[in-house]
Amino acid sequence: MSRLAKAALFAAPILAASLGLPLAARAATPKPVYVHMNGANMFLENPVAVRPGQPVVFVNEDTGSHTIIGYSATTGKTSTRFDGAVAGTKGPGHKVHTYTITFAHQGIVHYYCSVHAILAKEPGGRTVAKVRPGVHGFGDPMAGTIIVTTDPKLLADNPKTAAEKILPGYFGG
Ligand SMILES: [Cu+2]
Repeated sequence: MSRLAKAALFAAPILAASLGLPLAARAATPKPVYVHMNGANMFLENPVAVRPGQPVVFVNEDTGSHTIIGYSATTGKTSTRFDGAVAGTKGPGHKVHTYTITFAHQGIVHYYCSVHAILAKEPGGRTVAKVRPGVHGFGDPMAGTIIVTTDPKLLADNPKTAAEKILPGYFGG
């Protein structure tokens, strides 16, 4: 399991460790981290880590439309600020639509696509994303996690594809 996947599962220690740290010196406009929608009704890079203020750019390389909506696992409420939508593309060489967001504070952010997933409350009270009934083909719900952190190990653990805006092999229906 990657560091990021572990961090996403065990959020509490990271948050605790981040308390009381001085603000890291800010680099001038850090390069974005890209998350791609690639034809499989999923977010290809998941989870990803970003610094506070570093843009996360969602790139839709799919022919279909998607939404990207933040939600609280604790309350189940969706975010009014983290609330994106991206139209599909006709394929390679055509315009791709993107949605960009930044986060000011360290923590764990959950999001989902309301076209291809639903939010459901688990017996313990935690809200999770689940596959929307009737959406065909794929086992995992279309949802993801962003870790906002200054931990250099987590920041270095992003998938390689998260550094590229367009992934040539990933246009699809
Ligand atoms: Cu979707």
